[in-house]
Amino acid sequence: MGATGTEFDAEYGADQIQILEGLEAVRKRPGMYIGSTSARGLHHLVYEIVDNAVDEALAGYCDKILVSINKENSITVIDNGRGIPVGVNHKSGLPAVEVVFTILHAGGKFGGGGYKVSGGLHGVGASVVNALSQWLEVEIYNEGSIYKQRYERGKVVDKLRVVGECDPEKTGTRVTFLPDDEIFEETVFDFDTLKQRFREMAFLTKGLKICLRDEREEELREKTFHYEGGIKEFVSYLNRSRTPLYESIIYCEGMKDNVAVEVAMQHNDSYNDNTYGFVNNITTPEGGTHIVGFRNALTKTFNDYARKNKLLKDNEANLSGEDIREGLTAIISVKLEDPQFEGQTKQKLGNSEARGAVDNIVSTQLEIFLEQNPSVAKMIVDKSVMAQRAREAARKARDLTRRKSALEGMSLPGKLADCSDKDPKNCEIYIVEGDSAGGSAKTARDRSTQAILPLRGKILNVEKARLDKIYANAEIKAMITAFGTGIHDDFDISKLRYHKIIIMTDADVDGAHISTLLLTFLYRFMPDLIKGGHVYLAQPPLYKLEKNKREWYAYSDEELSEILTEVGRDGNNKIQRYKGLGEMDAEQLWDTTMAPEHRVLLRVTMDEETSSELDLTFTTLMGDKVEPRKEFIEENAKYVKNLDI
Ligand code: TSJ
Repeated sequence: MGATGTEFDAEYGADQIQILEGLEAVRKRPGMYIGSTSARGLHHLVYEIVDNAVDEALAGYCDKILVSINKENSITVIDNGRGIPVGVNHKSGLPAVEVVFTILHAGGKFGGGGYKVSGGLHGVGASVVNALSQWLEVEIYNEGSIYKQRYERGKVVDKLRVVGECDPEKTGTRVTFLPDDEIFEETVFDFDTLKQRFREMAFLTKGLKICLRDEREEELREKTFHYEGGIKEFVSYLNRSRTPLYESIIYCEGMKDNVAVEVAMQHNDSYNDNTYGFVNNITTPEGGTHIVGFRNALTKTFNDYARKNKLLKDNEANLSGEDIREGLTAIISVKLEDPQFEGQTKQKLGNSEARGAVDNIVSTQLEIFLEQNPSVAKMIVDKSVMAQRAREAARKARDLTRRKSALEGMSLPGKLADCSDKDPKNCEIYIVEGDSAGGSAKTARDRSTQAILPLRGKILNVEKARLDKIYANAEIKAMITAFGTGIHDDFDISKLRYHKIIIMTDADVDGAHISTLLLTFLYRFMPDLIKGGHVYLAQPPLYKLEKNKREWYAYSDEELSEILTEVGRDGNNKIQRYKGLGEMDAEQLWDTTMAPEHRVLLRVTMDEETSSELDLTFTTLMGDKVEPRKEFIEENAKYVKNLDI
């Protein structure tokens, strides 16, 4: 081991060497503890510290957390809790706070019966943050004294000592750390990423006020989240750009088998299920027992209610879970002491007691709600019955096409100009808006590897259509057959015929709208294509500048002014603004947008950790209300990341 005991006071014995080895292990393999050393891992450091303060809030001792991004890109987190205990811990002979920051997995469990619910992906402990920081300072306000300790790369610099006095009424913890640039590839914090996560945390911990401050720029940026209604307000927030089916937010809460359960839900007039699960405030994109318990309860309770109240006749089939969840926005939040995560990415809750607890609490309380709110109950059952009919029609249509394709063999759409290379790894498909641009693209392309699928007219908004209509849509059928993967239960990514799916639309508002409609379809029906990084947006240029028989292309206003500065602003400049792909001839389209050597492609990504927000990136754009759409475009351009060039 690189670290030896000799750098330390003689009183540091064998235990301390173990401590150092522990934190050295974190520095050697940071990915094992925080997932990655990219921007994502960097932001995890902040969540880890804030989680500890949230635990104090959950224990009932703290109602305010302040997070600052400081000028040099360090982070300060302050809470008004009891303060990390400063007393000496018997086992180690060290102050408890030192144990928290220097012993791996010490968590919050040191003697005092501290109950720690943070867990899952984070919950690795403050010592991991300490090990991965150039320096970290902790201050504790307790009984009129300010205690302080400093660490560098996980190592204690000084003993914990009193450095000043404070108001005896004031208690709390303040931690400041600077992520180590020897460890992280990216050390710049993103305000919006942190903002998104803290908004979610505030929704999940009702009453807690979280304030995020950015001190890096001249102008202070600040955002405070505080929701007395907790997850009820979360559901209203998620439905803010949709039209709710009824006013009330259905809410269930309780504790069973040591599992704290909170559920809030409301239907809207769309056709999608937007159910989000959280375990100890962490999203579970892959679901798990808490979600299974919720679905069981929902299906059973609604069918019982519908039968009992003759909304479903004896000869009619039961409503399926999917039918009842059509247009549902729901938050299922459970808190338990020892969450077990399963599945490939360890994001699926495995504890069986969570299934029973959620099922039991939701069944009991939902039944009472339905009895007391018959008009709401009827609206939901009516919507479910319509969903059931549409689903049945869609199934018949699908069976028919399946049978047809089995008989006739899969025939590719007539409009598709396929490429000759048959190895999907080498192949790309351009989805092009309009026949004229499609024509230019067909002429321009590299026939061996680039296929072109022109789409005509308006693309169906799958947020606003039921399954039967979606499967009947010609453009959607063309995409499904061209991709080769099938959809829903039949989806098989190994059958994907092109490893790059490139959406190419005009660089204007209509083009952006069409891109979003296409992305919405892919996100809802083939999310694995996006997760697998197969979906891209082409970037046609906005301007062409001609001067003295030379040409430049600019992809943004800034780029145009840069070029103008370079070549000189005078009367010889001829600037053309491209309004659409159709204004370029095939050669120009190739040079600017399709040639792999110079084109700009944006890869579409989704962030699983804020999946409730990601969903918004697509649905908000699709909504009827114009304002949130505009706000969305401004806020979420970052979901799309620069790739080639
Ligand atoms: F992560 C951390 F350790 F760095 C950290 C912890 C950072 C911040 C900003 C706050 C905290 C924190 C810890 N706030 N509040 C607490 N509370 C305790 O550690 C605590 C206090 C008293 C008792 C007790 O049983 O008396 C138990 C605990 C866990």
